[in-house]
Amino acid sequence: MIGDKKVLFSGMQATGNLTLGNYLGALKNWVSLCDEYECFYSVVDLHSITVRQDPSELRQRARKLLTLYIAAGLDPKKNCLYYQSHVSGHAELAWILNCFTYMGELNRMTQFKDKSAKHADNINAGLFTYPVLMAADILLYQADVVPVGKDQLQHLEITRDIAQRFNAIYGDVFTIPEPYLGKTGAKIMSLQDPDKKMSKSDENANASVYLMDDPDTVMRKFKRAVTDSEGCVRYCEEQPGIRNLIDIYGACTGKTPAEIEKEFDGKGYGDFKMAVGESVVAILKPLQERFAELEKDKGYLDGIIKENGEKAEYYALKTLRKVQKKVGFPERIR
Ligand code: ATP
Ligand code: LTN
Repeated sequence: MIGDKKVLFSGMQATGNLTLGNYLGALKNWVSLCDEYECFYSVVDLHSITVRQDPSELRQRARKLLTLYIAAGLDPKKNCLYYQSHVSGHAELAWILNCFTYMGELNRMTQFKDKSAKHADNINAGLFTYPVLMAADILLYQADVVPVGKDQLQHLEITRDIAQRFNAIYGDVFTIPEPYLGKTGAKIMSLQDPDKKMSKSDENANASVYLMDDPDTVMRKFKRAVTDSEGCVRYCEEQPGIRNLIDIYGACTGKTPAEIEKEFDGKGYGDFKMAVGESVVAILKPLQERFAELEKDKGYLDGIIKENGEKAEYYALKTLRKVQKKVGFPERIR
């Protein structure tokens, strides 16, 4: 708890450009959570180097992601938005937790298996212990809740196991976090293969709408979106492409699937795709404008990075010092 609020922690990697899926499925829903929770949202750049990165590109992407957090509506006065690499406690706690994590547990992680297959030439120890760093992120802030996608639930489970193991030895040190299952947005699917989720690492640029796509590009991608030969706008399992477009249109306009079916009753896919494209352009426009303004204001952003980094560090150190004492490190004189 911080004050009378429970703590929420989440993070995103600055790899690839954020998609409409990241926005509708995560970012957009994060905005209102600060009323109920004390929120920490990190740009997890330590995690990013588990795969090879170009240094200047990583730096630029990380800054862009932090700027996007704000452009998407996360108020930096109410949410702690910061770089993971600016708070050394993440790496320090990760080391300690490494000593409380078993190789066998890490061997079972499906993301490790997937990523090592994908990066067979660079299966480094960091990739293997990635979940321990993630556990450190969460436990460092004594987070009660963690909004994550389904693919990250296994990492949250190991975080809980590590925390419980540590607590069993040293007493009540860590809060045991729960996945945040509150109001989550729809899962947005690829525009080219509606059985696959829209993902920032998709190689086919037409499959994903990026938050920085200009209106023409957005419209073109929706025009080319894969549908079916049914010819009617209906929200059903048999029409995954149309179903996905209905989800997107609904998330952008607040309309329900039933209202959307009615609106496009008797109309063709062409009209429907245009409407979906326009609704996406309409939500991306203010976001992009705000992003452009923020990017110009270097001083403002730097101020936020400094202030929020210090705030994160304050809470991180509270936990870290407690943990260091528990495991038996000598007391600090200074
Ligand atoms: P990558 O392709 O690099 O794995 P990603 O686009 O799948 O990335 P993540 O970085 O794994 O995204 O996830 C960031 C957040 O965005 C998570 O909370 C995740 O649940 C959410 N998210 C990602 N893709 C979608 C999607 N298609 N629909 C809804 N939410 C999504
Ligand atoms: N592994 C996550 C990003 C991430 C995270 C976290 C999410 C790193 N640390 C702590 C929640 C809490 C991902 O790839 N989506």
